[in-house]
Amino acid sequence: MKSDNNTSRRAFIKKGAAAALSVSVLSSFDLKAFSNTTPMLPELNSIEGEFELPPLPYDYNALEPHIDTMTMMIHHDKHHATYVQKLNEAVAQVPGLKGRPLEELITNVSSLPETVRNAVRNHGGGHWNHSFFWNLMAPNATTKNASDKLSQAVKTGWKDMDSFKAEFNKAATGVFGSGWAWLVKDRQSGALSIVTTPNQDNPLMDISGQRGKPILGIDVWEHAYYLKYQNKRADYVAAFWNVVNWEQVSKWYEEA
Ligand code: MN3
Repeated sequence: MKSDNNTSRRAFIKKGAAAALSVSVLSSFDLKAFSNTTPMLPELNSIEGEFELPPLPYDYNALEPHIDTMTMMIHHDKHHATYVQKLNEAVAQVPGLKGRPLEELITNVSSLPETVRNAVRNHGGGHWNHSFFWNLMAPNATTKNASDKLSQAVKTGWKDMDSFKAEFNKAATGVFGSGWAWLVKDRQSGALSIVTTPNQDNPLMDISGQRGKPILGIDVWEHAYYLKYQNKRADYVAAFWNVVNWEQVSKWYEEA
């Protein structure tokens, strides 16, 4: 009799604790910061709760000779795939996270439960950043000029396109260790700025020192260039301009 009571009391406490945990997770996970903006990469949303590795929008050899085939294969099929897999492992650990759109998760990093915060920051950031990166590049022949609106914004910030590129190159080569350099749009004013982030952070994240909408970015982790350029990051950054998809970058600039 006594033992039955204890068992049911324990079961009740356990159930109550689980319910309290799930309520506190949900109520602390406030997504309002992102709710009024259009997702930049809506195709990344999970399918039945699982994020999937998107295919490259072109062949592995499409960016030759500027970015080599082997680098593209390893970068997409291994590095990017691993970010997706580890992101799925992280969101599966917390009730209420699974099925959330990727941009909601990374925009609200600081509200995420502590147990998965760093994993979502690193691997969710990695998934978003690489998907963005593949889409902002295109083979030589299809690369267009920046739109009039974007060109005007660049001129307002840096006098001309060459001055902007020089400053972006300086920022990208100056990132210490692994990280990214970005061209970021202020969503209110439309003004542009160059931002760098460590690791897989990006300017969408609420933990980022300088926030805004990234419209261009370059991965300066060694895995992005070492096979072809070895220690010569500046050569890789210079070659990157040959494969920038200005049509897509301009579209991101002009959208809200
Ligand atoms: Mn990378």
